[in-house]
Amino acid sequence: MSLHLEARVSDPTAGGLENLLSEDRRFPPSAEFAAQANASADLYSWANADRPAFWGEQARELLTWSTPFEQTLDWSDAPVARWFADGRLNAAYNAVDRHVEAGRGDKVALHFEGEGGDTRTLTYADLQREVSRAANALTSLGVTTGDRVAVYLPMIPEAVVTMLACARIGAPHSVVFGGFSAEALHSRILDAEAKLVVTADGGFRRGAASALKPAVDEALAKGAPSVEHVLVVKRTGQPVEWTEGRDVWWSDVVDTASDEHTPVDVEAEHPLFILYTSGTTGKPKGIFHTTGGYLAQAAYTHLNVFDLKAETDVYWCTADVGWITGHTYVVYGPLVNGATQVIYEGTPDTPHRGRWWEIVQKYGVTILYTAPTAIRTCMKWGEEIPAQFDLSSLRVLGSVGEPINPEAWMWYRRVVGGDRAPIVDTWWQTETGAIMISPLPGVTETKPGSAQVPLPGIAADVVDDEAHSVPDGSGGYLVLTEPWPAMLRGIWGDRQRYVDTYWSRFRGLYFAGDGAKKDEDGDIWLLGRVDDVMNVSGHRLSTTEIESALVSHPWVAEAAVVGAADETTGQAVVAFVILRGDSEAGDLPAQDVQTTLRNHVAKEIGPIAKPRQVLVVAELPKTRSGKIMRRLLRDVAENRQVGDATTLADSSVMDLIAQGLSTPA
Ligand code: 6R9
Repeated sequence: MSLHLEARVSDPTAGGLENLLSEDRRFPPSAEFAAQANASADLYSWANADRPAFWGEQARELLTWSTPFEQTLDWSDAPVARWFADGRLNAAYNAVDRHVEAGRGDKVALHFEGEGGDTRTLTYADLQREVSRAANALTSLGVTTGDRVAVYLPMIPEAVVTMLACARIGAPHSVVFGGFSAEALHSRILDAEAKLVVTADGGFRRGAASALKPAVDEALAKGAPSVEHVLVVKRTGQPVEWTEGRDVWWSDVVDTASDEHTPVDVEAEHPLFILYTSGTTGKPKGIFHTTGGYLAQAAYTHLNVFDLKAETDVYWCTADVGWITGHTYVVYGPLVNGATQVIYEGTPDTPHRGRWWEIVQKYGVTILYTAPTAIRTCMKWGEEIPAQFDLSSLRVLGSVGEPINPEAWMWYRRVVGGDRAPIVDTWWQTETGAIMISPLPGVTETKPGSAQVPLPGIAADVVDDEAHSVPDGSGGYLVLTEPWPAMLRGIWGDRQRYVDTYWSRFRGLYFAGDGAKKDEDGDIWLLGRVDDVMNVSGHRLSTTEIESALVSHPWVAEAAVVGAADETTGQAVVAFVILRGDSEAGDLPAQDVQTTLRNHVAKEIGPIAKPRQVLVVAELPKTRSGKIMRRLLRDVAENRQVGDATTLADSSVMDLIAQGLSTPA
């Protein structure tokens, strides 16, 4: 076993995190890949020489401006940045029209695959017509530049079309996950004072029609004075309640609208969208992004991190448009770069567990961007499933959303990437807008489990409690030390909360909320949210390290670790594991499985990290974006009533876990 983990004991007040995770496997880029790569090592020195000028070059090169900018960064109102502020542009024009004008109208923009197997192909010319119709329809419904539009749709082409139609008229969109409750939708509509809600009768998930419109009706029944209309896409054909005068069918107003529309030029700093993300407490934060800087970094990162060749690649990001990855790497990045991409409505196991690989084979997907949780789920299902499909088209693999365990990384590389495709582990946040820390394919020698290096143009560091940069080999808190183009411009309507949340922990530094360490080479390893860091007998332990240790055991497919209150040790480690379907553990007594896994962690990390309990479960509670909701597991581990589970992708999971635990292990 080449994965070696060690936990160093530290005084929690003295020097930040000191959990070390040393992983000695290395994957240098192949000569063939490097020879054709978009990125080169020169980018780092170029960007370091003059960061704002570097970004100015990217913004000029990758975007089309109706009024070119002279200014690059204006940081005089810190911590609110202004980038390219005297320039003007339109995001939808950049994502669609300019490709048509350049003679690429017949190029496929979207290969849509419905869960039930229905498909639609939209070229850039089709997209231009659709987005123009939708922009005209929005205008006819009274939406004008600056008005907010709430979008509550499944992963269907209309979601992309709606977002671009909003951008086309300069109306910031606020996309709310289709999996969120009426309550969550209501609070987001109120906070943004949305004038219009765009939704569908429903979408297809797990082989069934899942209704969306009732949640909108329920949200609006709670009172939402700003909303004038609800625009409804017919997707499933299920019956819907109808409020005359308020509700309108997409087919009545969009399909009949003119397919010609002139995009509205906006200032670079005009808000492009609001996206709500849950804070640790209280109401969700409306993170808002503006147009020019966001688009520049979206395009630059999409081009270089995924090595996109717009003419030949078929790109697929599996994220839902309801989270930031769907905004930046389904809608804006790929379309601004003129890529051909796949979007898929459903779940990876409908109607069978090979569905994703079938899609890769069918469309010849060359670049795949997904989340560690999905990779671990596929590991759980067994590698014989992807083995049934031709995945040889894949040439770049991306990971996002949480730290990827080295074992999952290795599986991804070997089983999905044929030991050939480079993996880019991309660290970023809703707040950062675009990728910040990632290897560059063809340039960086990769390390399983590490996001490694800030991209050219990005400045990050790991600091201790006193904001001092830690030496290589030590841990601490991840911070961003220089403004970047796609950074959030604030929390909608609450500047003070923006300052308090991100800029007050360390003076002058953006605090991301993640623990991290620098290895001996200075490469960055993410250790999970700092609120996921446990303190056991005064020793700081990272949930990620213990999860990695568990997943490195051949029996374990997926693991989630929480710190549960403990009388003697302060906190104790409680692990929830999903066993691999094909492992022999299924035939052993639960007690033996527990003991083996507890000892395994003790051996990998040290006795201090040995879980008090290892609970075998069938599922883990996850948000729609795939993040494990450790808060709920902590409730289980501490024998409390389980708290608010409304943001779970599948709310029955907690019942399953509770049932499983009531049968004694
Ligand atoms: C893009 C996205 C942000 C948080 C972030 C961190 C975690 C994301 C990661 C990662 C380790 C990676 N995270 N990517 N941790 N390695 N490659 O996920 O945005 O939903 O706002 O979450 O996700 O904890 O702070 P968002």
